[in-house]
Amino acid sequence: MIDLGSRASENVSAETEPEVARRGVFKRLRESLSKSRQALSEEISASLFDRIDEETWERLEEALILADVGAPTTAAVVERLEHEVEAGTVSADGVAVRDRLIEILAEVASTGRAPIDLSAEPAVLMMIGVNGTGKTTTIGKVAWHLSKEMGLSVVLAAGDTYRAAAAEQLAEWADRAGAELIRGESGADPGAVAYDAIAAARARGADVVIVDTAGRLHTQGNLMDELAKVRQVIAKQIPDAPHETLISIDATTGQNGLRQAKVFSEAVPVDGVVLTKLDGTAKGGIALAIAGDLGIPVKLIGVGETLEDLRPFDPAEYAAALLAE
Ligand SMILES: Nc1nc2c(ncn2[C@@H]2O[C@H](COP(=O)(O)OP(=O)(O)OP(=O)(O)O)[C@@H](O)[C@H]2O)c(=O)[nH]1
Ligand SMILES: [Mg+2]
Repeated sequence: MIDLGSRASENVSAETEPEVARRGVFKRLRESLSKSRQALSEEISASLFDRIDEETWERLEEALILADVGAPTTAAVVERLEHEVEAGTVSADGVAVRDRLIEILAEVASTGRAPIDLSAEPAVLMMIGVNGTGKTTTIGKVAWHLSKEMGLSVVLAAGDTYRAAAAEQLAEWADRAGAELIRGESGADPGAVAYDAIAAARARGADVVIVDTAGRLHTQGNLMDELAKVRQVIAKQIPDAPHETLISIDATTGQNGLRQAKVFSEAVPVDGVVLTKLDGTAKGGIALAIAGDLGIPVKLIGVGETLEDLRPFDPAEYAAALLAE
């Protein structure tokens, strides 16, 4: 179950879920992160901390960097742990040090407001990001969850008017989710499509509008400017919309993904990251770099290609799954 936002809180919260279900979710998260975990656990086993010296901290640093945690965040984490062990606030025992490491990583990964804000009526979500990072797939998964599991009515806006097959791809997801699709002519202005979709949603009293956009490289200045224009057109319908702008980052791209998040968030306000393809990468540490270096909350993670392969990002669970033995 995905705790997507304020309306989602009416559902059973993670705390009240039966223990068995929670363990099941954790197991699946562990499996999704298995490549990252393998890469890390070879280096960071509890035995790494059996004898603590200069080399211990160097090896920990190397392991985190290799998992794409990023240099600044790695340095901060290792420094903090080393300091605590030296000061004696954490006992110099392998398991205790490892547990404390998991806690510190979880803390680094928790930044900002994690649930997606669905309080506006309609709530407008906009998905942006580089080509092929998983925007349309994520929209399909989110729409399905909102519609089939939360009972909300959803309108999808086919704002990718560049790629010929883009609207058809979104139409298939709309079908599965039971969402309505608003599309324009090929080559139409993406802002106009978003505008029409919000108008349709308002006319029908729909709960959520999700706007797809064409993939673009963060280095293409004119296309980055276009995103700001689409937002301006959306705001003509609802002044404080879009309420959530989410960027999809492909976890397999590692540090380049970090760069993408940075440049996109300089072009338009970004409320959160959807980290996709975590199932196929050893670079799962990138979630920590995004949260730690950029301060942008990771809100959702993609762990596969099907409807159900979307999870809320839970920092504590994530850190534990990353280092679980
Ligand atoms: N393994 C895995 N594959 C994913 C995930 N999310 C998306 N994909 C795959 O990544 C590919 C690209 O996904 P799209 O959703 O089309 O990406 P996009 O960002 O909309 O692409 P453009 O519209 O071309 O910019 C597809 O083959 C998806 O099935 C994920 O979490 N895990
Ligand atoms: Mg797409």
